[in-house]
Amino acid sequence: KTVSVIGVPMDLGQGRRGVDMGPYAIRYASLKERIERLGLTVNDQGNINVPTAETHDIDNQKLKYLPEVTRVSEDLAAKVADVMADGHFPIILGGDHSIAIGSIAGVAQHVKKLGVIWFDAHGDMNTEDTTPSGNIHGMPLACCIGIGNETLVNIGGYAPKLKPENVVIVGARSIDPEERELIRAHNITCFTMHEIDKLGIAKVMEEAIRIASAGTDGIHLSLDLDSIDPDMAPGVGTPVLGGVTYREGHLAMEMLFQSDKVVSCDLVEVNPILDEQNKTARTAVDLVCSLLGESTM
Ligand code: DIR
Ligand code: MN
Ligand code: MN
Ligand code: MN
Repeated sequence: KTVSVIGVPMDLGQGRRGVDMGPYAIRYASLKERIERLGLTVNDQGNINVPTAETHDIDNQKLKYLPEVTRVSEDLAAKVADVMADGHFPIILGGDHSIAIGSIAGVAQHVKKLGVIWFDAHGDMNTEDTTPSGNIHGMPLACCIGIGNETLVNIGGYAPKLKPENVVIVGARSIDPEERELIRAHNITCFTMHEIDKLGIAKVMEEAIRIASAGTDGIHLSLDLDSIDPDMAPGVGTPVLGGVTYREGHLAMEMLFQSDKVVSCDLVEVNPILDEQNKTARTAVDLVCSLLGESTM
């Protein structure tokens, strides 16, 4: 199997500087070497070009940097579709979570019936009508199921990318009130920290994999590092206490590997400026290695 790494130094989807350095931080944490040790081939495709925030104005306070995010999303979708056509497993390095609009647009071009596991402290189900911040990184899951801004919904030239019945959010603990209504209205399964505490991560992942697999041909994992507790992932723009532990994260990734359903993944929101000695990037690399089959014995 060949893994294609695609960096997206995107910081326009949220308000804190530094997350554009995420791809470099994750590479610096020995991503390539660690994956090669699993016997896989790693093809680093470099980075998608992202405009610098300081050289662009915000025209729409409800959809900040919409034209720039749109352009990057289209480029990323095309690149992801390319590597999928070559039969590679894409790992997309963020950058903020707005990049999932483009990555999923690329993946779903090849895997038409796609399930998604959205590992996140947040729901990312806002639209321009519900957003409290105007930050597009709070909207990518909504875009993928076909709600919200027309341009973002139609990245890659088609919509929707996902059916809500094949979408599962895991690790949520910070959902905006109107976002909650959208998650409910679209019947998206959401395993919050409450369910993880009550049922255990094994049961939650068993259900998540079942739901994301039902009638689909593959699963995309969108891994927001803020899903993980800030003790092992402090370098994120919006840390929330009470997250998924390092060990729960590993078991979740190992179960995803064992399911043999995962076709692609995003690693997003790593911000080395806010980090402690690149801890969050190292956690991201550890987790993605488990996702790709690393195990003790
Ligand atoms: C908040 C924060 N729900 C928003 N979102 C995210 O701005 O829409 N933080 N995704 O990481
Ligand atoms: Mn920048
Ligand atoms: Mn997110
Ligand atoms: Mn998040």
